[in-house]
Amino acid sequence: MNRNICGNGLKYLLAGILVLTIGSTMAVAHFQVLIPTTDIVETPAEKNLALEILFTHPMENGPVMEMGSPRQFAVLVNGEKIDLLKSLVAKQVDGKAAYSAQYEINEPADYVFYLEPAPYWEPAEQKMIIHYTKVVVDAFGAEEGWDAMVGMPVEIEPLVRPYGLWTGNQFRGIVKRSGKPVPFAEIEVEYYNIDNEVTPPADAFITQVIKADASGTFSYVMPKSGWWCFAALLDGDTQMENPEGKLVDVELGGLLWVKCVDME
Ligand SMILES: [Cu+2]
Repeated sequence: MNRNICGNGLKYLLAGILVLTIGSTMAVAHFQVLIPTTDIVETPAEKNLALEILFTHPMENGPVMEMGSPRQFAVLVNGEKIDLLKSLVAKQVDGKAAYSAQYEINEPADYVFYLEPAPYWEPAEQKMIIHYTKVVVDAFGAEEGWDAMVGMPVEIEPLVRPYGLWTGNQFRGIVKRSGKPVPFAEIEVEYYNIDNEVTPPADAFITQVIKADASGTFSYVMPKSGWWCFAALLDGDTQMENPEGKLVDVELGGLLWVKCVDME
């Protein structure tokens, strides 16, 4: 049900009221998507990456939410940040603004792609949402640089190399805010159910919710092949103006996408 309160349409108002009336307090699990065609480039045939960028509810495979113009889109490679904002191509997904980008990889290295989307106003939560999102692509066997930190306000530091993962591997990371670990941070985890293969038996299965330990470290075992997202969600320190000019709270997310492959 919670997906119905996103999307701002009046037609969702009734569903929204129903959800509130029955006392549902589930997190509204929006996730910024940043997914490349592959997370491992081994051959020249794979070197032209396409990245898909949209704002959605991955496990429910929608509805898609409108994106404003991203504030940052770049790649961190060998310690250097390369601005890729100009490579963004606007497109529509289910009638909502989304983006794609192409990037040609020529050097062996690990490429940390990252995105700062425009703040998103979520009336259902009375919050502005900013999901700082990253994904790592390994090229030509470099396998170095995957733990390089971009320096986003909220960011997951991977303790497990975030590519070449088998289904059933355990992922571990540290939630960091301004570079410092966040004890007991909350992390939402979702599977990108892109082919609608998975039917959650109850709403509680849609978003997995875990907490970091006292050192800000979390772990999660991924039970299925495909893309998974870890979203560390923190309250912003300062308020921000919503589209009506009212000061409201801000949710800051540090997201990381990883892909699992079945062992066969
Ligand atoms: Cu939503």
